[in-house]
Amino acid sequence: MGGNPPGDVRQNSLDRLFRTDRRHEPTQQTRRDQDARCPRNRFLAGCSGSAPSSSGSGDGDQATSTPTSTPESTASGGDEQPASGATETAATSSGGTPAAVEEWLADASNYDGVVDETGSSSVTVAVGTSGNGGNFAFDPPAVRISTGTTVTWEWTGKGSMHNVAHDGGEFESEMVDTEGHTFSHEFTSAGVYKYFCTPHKSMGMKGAIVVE
Ligand SMILES: [Cu+2]
Repeated sequence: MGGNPPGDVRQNSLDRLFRTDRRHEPTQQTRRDQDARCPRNRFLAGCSGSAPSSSGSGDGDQATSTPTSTPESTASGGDEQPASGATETAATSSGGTPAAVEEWLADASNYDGVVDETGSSSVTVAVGTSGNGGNFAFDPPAVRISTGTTVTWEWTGKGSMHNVAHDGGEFESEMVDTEGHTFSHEFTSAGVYKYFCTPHKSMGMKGAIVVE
């Protein structure tokens, strides 16, 4: 360090050259210029609120921004597995217990078969009941319902923080320890939906909804 300042200076200017060469992005100045002509470039970030409504139609702008959010949800991964696999399992075993449920709940200490609630308009599952070495269980852990039924999970307030997270990411509740807190999800298509409590999954705090 400090040996040859001239070399450092030359290096710096080289870096600057490379930097401007590499990215052909607009500098802050040009970006500000684009802001000034917002009406033409309203889809650019920073051009949102104050755009005059003189020339373009607002609907067109919205349409261009909406598709960008779609790839994010697809990228979460794991969505494909449960969707296809789940539907198959439910179909093969009409009436019986799907093998996927038995497997999923093998380490849930309070699992004792699937509770049949088909035909019920509303179904409630308790979150944080006795099981799995504490208050780390869903009750009942496995329920069979009809398509279109809304399941409501209700927290007991015991066993610290819990949540309800679908194994494929289709639904996920908040993480709370509040007694009486509820989370609901409507099941609109048949299949086996495996879910768990994120902090206590490894202890066996898991559940399944079989939708017919
Ligand atoms: Cu939990």
